[in-house]
Amino acid sequence: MARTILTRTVLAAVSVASLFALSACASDAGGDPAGGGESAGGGADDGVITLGFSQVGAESGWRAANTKSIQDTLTEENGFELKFSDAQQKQENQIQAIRSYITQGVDVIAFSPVVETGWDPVLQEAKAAGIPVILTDRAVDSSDETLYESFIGSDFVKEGEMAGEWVAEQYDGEGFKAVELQGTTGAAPAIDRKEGFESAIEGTDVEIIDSQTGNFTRAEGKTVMEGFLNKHDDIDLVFAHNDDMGLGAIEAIEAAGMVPGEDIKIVTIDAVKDGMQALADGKINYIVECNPLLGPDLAEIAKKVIAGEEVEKRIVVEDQAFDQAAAKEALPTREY
Ligand code: GYE
Repeated sequence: MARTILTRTVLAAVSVASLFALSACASDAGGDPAGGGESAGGGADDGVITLGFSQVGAESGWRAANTKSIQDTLTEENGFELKFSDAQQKQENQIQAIRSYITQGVDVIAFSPVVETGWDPVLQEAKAAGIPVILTDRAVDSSDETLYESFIGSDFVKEGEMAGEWVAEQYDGEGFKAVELQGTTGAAPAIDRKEGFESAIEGTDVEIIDSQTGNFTRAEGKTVMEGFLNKHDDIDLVFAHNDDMGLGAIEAIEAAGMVPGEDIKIVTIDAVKDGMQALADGKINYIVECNPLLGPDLAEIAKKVIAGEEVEKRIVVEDQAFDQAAAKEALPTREY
């Protein structure tokens, strides 16, 4: 069952408070400077939850905020020993990290799968070792739902739809030619955002004339946009699957002597600070949010799983969207 962001925020606050309470006993009992405290897989006998987290990489502002949220929440004071690894956007690195967490006998494994497919064997190994797995941010494409306890993250199809609906509302009837900067090939947010956007513009005269991956990075977003600009002289709009690629596109558009946000409209997803600033400055026209602050929910779910409590299989993080006025209003208090 899906919860809204409001419920989520309240729960997150409660959860952090109770974690602090827990930490009062846990840190005394732990006192384990060698960073050992590793019980048999799936245990946490010593009151400290050892959690192995395999992060996708450091490809974007969103990812940096997500990593910070996880590292700031899964702390010793909150009753966790966090083992963190960065897979540099490579599935084989993530599989290796997960295998290493299994060998170390961590209590819980959490990860954000870089691509959707190919996880069953390593997840089966975790299951056989009795170590529960929690997915954050991105989903896996597996027919066996028993391979993970819970998936915490946004609805990426809906994000794509929200972006497409705004484009349809603003520009239908003007024969707009759009180009698309896709996220990492095979990644859930790239597949789903594309699908959502396409379905929302269906039946309008907005046409996607080119589409390529920019791997969710600013540098590749810029290079791919340069290629689009060389190839087409009639681009009206860029739909970028994240802010960073949109920011790269801005650089390419400016270098080509055009005005981003005016000559070529830009719609992105994430709503991280740099993106929101560009929106406030009129260089981006619309941003759909993707909330990266998943640490509190992950901590709460991990604690419940270790306590043997039932957890929701899917926790949907609700996202909003911003136009220029909304971005100006939100920026001063924006957390990420
Ligand atoms: O939108 C992008 C990041 O998986 C939702 O990954 C995440 C995406 C996010 O690189 O900026």
